[in-house]
Amino acid sequence: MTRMNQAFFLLAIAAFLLLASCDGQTKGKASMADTIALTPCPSFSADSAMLYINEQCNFGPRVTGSEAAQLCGDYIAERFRQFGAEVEEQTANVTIWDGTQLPARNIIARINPGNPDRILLCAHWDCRPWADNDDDEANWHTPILAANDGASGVAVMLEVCRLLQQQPAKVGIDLICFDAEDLGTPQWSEDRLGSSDTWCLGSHFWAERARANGYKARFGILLDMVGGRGATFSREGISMQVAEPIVNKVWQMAGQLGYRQFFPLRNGSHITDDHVNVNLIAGIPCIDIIPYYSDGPSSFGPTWHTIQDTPENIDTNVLKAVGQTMTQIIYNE
Ligand code: AHN
Ligand code: ZN
Repeated sequence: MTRMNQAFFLLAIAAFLLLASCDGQTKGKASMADTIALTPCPSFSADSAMLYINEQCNFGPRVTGSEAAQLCGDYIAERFRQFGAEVEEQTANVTIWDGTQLPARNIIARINPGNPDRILLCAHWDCRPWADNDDDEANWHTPILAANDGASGVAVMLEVCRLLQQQPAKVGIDLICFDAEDLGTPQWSEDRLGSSDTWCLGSHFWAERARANGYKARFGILLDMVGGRGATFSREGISMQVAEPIVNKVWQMAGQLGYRQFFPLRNGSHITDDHVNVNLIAGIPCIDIIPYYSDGPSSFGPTWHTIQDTPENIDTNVLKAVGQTMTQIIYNE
């Protein structure tokens, strides 16, 4: 190509791109390319969220039914009340893979409870009793501190609650802390493949009561392990099947807020998690924000179900990306 032809060629491409983008705007079709108008909203403090992670972890591992769980559950409920929410607790005995029965406790915080137009945020607050994915076999029966796999989601919800007290949103919000999520059959158990699935027991009894009571919310968002260093969040498979418009809205919002690096436009695998019960039993379309690590020993990250799941391995930048995205989603409703 001559210099002249080259210049003309580049000009033609530029003109085409310009026309293509104008076309998208003038038609105003709802597509991923459109920008969402942002309602002014408060700044999510990742430092407060980090404080709430530390406060939970200071109780030690909050294994379902333990004394640490009793104390930490009281702490979580008290913080929600302090931030102006109405708190309800639900208890049930759950049976785990080896037949052990444990008393489980879901903690539900309602903001603007009189508003019939509601959205739901949820996370589990219990800690896995066994670090069964640890490199060192000596730790396989040690409970984890669960800074990420437990405390992080609750911390984001607490900070969102604090912000909503300072500056009310239009929509009503339910913040649900599920107990007994992380009691699935340990990897070291011999009946690992034979026994039934005992993950997500707290969300199971919450969802059955929600269905029985006719509980309604427009949609739900599950926050699972939302603070790990190096985390990126792929579009989880079940979320895509049952609530794709919500996935698109959240990923679009994250991109607009400058957090695309944490929320890449990439599909992840299908994960058994609390959102399945919210979807299939309570009938509320619910997505799961859960990390996907493409390299390393676990797709959930290097600290997953290890004794390394501690506050030192939390990255406040990840908390900020998730928390600010959630905040903007809420104020935009
Ligand atoms: C499974 O490993 C099948 N699901 C992950 C659910 C989970 C455990 N989330 C946190 N801990
Ligand atoms: Zn876990």
